[in-house]
Amino acid sequence: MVKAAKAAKVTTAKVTTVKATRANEQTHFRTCNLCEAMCGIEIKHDGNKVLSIKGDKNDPFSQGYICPKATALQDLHEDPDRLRQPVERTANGWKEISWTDALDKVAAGIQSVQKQHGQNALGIYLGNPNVHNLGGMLTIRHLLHSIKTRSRFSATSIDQLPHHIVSMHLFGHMLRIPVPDVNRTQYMLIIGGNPLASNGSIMSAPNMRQKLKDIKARDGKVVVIDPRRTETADIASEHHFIRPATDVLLLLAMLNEIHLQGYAKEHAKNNRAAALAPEIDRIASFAKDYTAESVAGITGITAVEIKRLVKEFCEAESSVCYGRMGISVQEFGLLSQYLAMVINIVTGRLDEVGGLMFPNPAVDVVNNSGPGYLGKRLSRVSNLPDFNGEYPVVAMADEMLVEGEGQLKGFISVAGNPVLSTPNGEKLDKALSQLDFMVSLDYFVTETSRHANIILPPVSPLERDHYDLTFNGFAVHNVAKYSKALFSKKKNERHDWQIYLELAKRLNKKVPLATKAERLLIKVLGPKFLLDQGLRRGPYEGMTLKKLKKNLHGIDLGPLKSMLPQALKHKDKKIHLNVDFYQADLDRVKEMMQQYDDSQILLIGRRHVRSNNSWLHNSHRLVKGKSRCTLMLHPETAQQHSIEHGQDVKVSSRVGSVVIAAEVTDELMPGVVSIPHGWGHGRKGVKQKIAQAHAGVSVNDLTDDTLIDQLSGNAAVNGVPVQLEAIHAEAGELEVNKIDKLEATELEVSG
Ligand SMILES: Nc1nc2c(c(=O)[nH]1)N[C@H]1C(S)=C(S)[C@@H](COP(=O)(O)OP(=O)(O)OC[C@H]3O[C@@H](n4cnc5c(=O)[nH]c(N)nc54)[C@H](O)[C@@H]3O)O[C@H]1N2
Ligand SMILES: Nc1nc2c(c(=O)[nH]1)N[C@H]1C(S)=C(S)[C@@H](COP(=O)(O)OP(=O)(O)OC[C@H]3O[C@@H](n4cnc5c(=O)[nH]c(N)nc54)[C@H](O)[C@@H]3O)O[C@H]1N2
Ligand code: SF4
Ligand SMILES: [Mo]
Repeated sequence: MVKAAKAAKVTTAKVTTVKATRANEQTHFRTCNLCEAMCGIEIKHDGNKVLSIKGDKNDPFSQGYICPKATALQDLHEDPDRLRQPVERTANGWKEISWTDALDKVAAGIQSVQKQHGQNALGIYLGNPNVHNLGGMLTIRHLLHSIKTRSRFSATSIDQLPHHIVSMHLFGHMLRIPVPDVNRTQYMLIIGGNPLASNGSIMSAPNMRQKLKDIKARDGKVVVIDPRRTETADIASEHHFIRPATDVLLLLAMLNEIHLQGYAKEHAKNNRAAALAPEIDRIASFAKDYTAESVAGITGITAVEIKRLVKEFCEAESSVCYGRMGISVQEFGLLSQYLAMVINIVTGRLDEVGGLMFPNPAVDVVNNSGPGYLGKRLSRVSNLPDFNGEYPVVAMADEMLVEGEGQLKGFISVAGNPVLSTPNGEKLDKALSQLDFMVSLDYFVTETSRHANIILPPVSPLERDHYDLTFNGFAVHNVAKYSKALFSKKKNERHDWQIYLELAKRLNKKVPLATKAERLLIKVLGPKFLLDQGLRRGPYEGMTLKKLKKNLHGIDLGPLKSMLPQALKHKDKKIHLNVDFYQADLDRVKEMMQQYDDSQILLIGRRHVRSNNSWLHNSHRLVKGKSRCTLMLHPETAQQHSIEHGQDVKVSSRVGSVVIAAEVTDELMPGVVSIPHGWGHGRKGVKQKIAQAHAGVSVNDLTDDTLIDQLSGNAAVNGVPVQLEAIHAEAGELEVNKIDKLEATELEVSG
């Protein structure tokens, strides 16, 4: 009760400040950079104080929509736990040190590791917020070039890696990724995506609730395939439960049915995409062994339903098959994404209005980067293929723990929290604690950065300018918007890009003249001059940074347009279906079918609209209320394991166990349980008070670093076999989670 009263006081205090200072109110427009949706926001402020954050009604892309997370930009900016100065870990705890000292020490630490153990003994992990950071995106190569290590990892391999590989193979570039034309489609099939919670992914589309409602309002249909009846499923026309990680079977059966029912032929008549794919005829037999009847038992979707889905998909005036995390981050991630793409192609939905279309962003990232490659090298310990110079993240802990030449002894984490975000986090946690030297670029002392010798904190998002280099490339409507920094950074603060350049300068003194010149320009002008160059070289005539600066709400560049064949990056301007590569993976599918054990309890993840991976849990506004880190399970599954609603359950997998409160709900398919990721802030040494008070447990202490998609090396965090055991009160195993539950109840009482 005491805690609840305190929380209420803080809120009142804030309101008072706001009222007292309204007189000098100013308005700032920008794009929220927290997720992929790129919502325009309007920030009222008085000098250095944020007064309010609202949706910008004049933003042509988001038209006033925002989600509850936008306000976290203020919370993050003001967070007393956010580091403003580098800190060094000492025997007596963290000590603030000067930037010069910190950068010198970091450079020395890196050099010492590389000198003693070789260039590749230094690992680097780039977390998700890197792609939401303009300066970082434009300059990270300077840091990468200066450390010259092959031991690179990123969040890609626990996320969208399959999308990149499919696009690289088919269209000739890993970033040439088509997105659902959700504004115009008449039929949207969503497999393993929950845009109502996530606000869309590889589909930048603010206000998906409205967009999906609009599809239904124009007599279209939204169909969701998901082991959980999600927020998205709730507003869809139709939802089907599917056993986790069996989507590959559903997609194979659908592809087969498309051919059996004659739709492929029918669509072939004026199928521009298929006409560009020399191997298209081989697709007819690709899935011939997979009938709707043969997959119904395992997937949990009846043959009749599968056939109807196919018929409706093919007969709709326009349609699109969209698969996201649920089918990417599981054992058949790459083959599933391939099949989703192939289905769009054979049904004539690629590059067509209302289908899957290629965005045309103002900065053409595709033409400014390499196409990507798979498997040039294999990871030292687990023999997993690299993609575009990055090894799968599941290989990271072993590279630190297993001795031998090339063992990682030093590590840089940049805007990432892999202890909470990657499989078998507990193992990585141990591995990080054994390193000779580690540095983190992060706002906080997190579950990961607490292992660093030095933490280098960048400026807050409100202190930097912004343009979405990545997400404009996934936008469902072409737009461009530049946001200036709202607040100027303090003298004693550094941008991520400044940290990269400072380290690069210290690490390799001998650089080509052109690089030196570029670094000097960046230093003087800021990385935005590179953005200006990109805009000028881009596809829209007269597009410059100056022009964007004049259009505070952004520029509408129109709906998605047909981009084939010019979007293709293969020299022959064809779509390369790469059938042999994908067909080979069918052996694994056959094996899975033969050995399928439908009695296993399978774990999946989930997202919540008030959370963002591991790092917005220190915002009181976002975590207040009932605990969200719960084990969801169906009443039948609960009954089978004698679990009652609210009771603590020990969940165990091959790699570990957690104790977590049960949330019994028929939202989940029987035999499936769900735990959200990004929690588990109870680890010793974390310094985020609010997050610690709402600690929860980390689902990635259950997910398994050996459970992967063999074809891509992508992690498989969905469909993890687990065991359940009801815990009776006296056992009292995991105090942290208990405290979390208690706190949640208290806050609820306070309203
Ligand atoms: N089980 C399970 N695991 C998952 C997922 C899942 O669905 N289930 N999802 C996966 C996915 S899709 C992703 S993308 C990953 C995310 O995994 P990560 O990228 O490893 O983790 P984040 O939680 O995004 O942590 C980002 C960190 O960067 C810091 N930060 C934020 N902005 C900046 C910045 O501008 N600069 C710097 N230097 N630091 C910053 C934050 O304080 C935070 O500590 O998690 C993955 N893990
Ligand atoms: N609020 C919020 N928004 C976010 C994030 C966040 O953490 N919170 N993270 C951001 C990031 S980094 C990303 S990558 C995106 C992700 O965006 P989405 O992919 O839309 O996110 P999820 O909510 O993880 O949706 C995955 C869905 O797949 C389902 N699923 C799980 N296993 C399976 C399966 O085997 N088959 C099928 N068919 N479905 C399955 C889950 O139940 C879930 O509904 O969200 C982004 N936006
Ligand atoms: S959906 Fe929310 S977090 Fe994502 S960009 Fe919009 S306001 Fe920001
Ligand atoms: Mo992600």
